[in-house]
Amino acid sequence: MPRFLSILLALFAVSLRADNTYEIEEIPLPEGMVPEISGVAFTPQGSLVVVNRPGEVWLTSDPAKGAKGPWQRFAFGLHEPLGVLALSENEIYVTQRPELTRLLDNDGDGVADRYETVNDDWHEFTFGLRRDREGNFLLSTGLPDVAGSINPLHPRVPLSEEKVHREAKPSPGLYEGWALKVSPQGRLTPIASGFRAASGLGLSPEGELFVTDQQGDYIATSTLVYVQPGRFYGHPASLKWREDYAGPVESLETLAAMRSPEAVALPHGALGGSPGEPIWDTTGGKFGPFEGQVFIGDFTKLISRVFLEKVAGEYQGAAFPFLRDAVGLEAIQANSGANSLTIPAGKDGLKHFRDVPPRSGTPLRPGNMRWPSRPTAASTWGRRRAAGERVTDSSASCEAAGRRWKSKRCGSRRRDSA
Ligand SMILES: [Ca+2]
Repeated sequence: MPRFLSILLALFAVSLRADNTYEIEEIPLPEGMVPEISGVAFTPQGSLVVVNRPGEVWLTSDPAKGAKGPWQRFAFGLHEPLGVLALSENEIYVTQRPELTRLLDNDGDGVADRYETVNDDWHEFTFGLRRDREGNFLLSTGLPDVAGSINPLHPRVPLSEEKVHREAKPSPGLYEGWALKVSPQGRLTPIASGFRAASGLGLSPEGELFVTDQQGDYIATSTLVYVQPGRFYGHPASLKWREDYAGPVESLETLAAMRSPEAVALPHGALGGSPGEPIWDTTGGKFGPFEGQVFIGDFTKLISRVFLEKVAGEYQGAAFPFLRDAVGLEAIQANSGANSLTIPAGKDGLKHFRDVPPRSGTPLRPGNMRWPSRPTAASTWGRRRAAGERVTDSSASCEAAGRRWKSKRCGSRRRDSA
């Protein structure tokens, strides 16, 4: 279930008031862009790159000008691109549903004239996109939401019939529910399994891979996972693509023994219900006293903040709400119906989220996947930045926040008046 900080920011742009601590800037999107933003990135030169679910890539060299800026549609015709990595204004990589694609603008007119397949060994929602220090691409795949059946139209890779079990979210195609690595030459290497829908993927400043996974079957609450090669993180459907696979796991006790714990659990409702990519604060204090901490956008109009520490090679930590718009567990539970995952979206109601053909009369757009973005909420996207006033850190380690930001009373959030 893809949920993205970019979408979240789009929601924030119209749903939160600016205060004296953090300012909200609304950045109107250009006319002609379908505003279903599914990923954002910046080039090293500072251009903003936006991908949307209908399959377009847009670029502007001056995002502060909003819709009046020099937007250019860089590419189109992609299949639900969810991850984007921009190496320059001429070379952009996207994870779309069937493949990792390199988009090149060779003649410099601002429009990609070459689409290259880097790897297409899977076919499912694909999240990311990051590169490690060796230049490998890092991405993750979700499990299809097919309620126990297989849609033969979806898999591009051959189905292994003996590996398809009746599961709420199966892994019928190769490496669905995995974190993956693709070399610059296009060779796919599986990293770790057990993900339900690892729709957020990020790298720590030290280059360590983290993903967020989504609450649902086998994943009791959403998680932030420190991904280590060969490990298994909870959802059994993906196990069938391990080399040592010997059939379905016999018991929950066996499954629990196989499972590596997450770094941080994000309590369902209290801290969202569908996290996106983890982003480390490396601003050196420009965004407040949170240097080194992790920010995670959530589909329930929440940005949470995670304090991590590494002990004996493993990460642990604590999560705090950073910015929210009053959507909690009660709202999520009250609006979850049978056979559908229902997501609070907007102040005035709900939209159903189902991977089935649209019913007549539904306000959702046709297609095999729909997100509950409302046009009014998605016509802009926003960014938040620290304004002039200081913020004190109320996380577990007040000491770590540094002297300048140190609160007299750890455990409560307040603004210094200085
Ligand atoms: Ca061109």
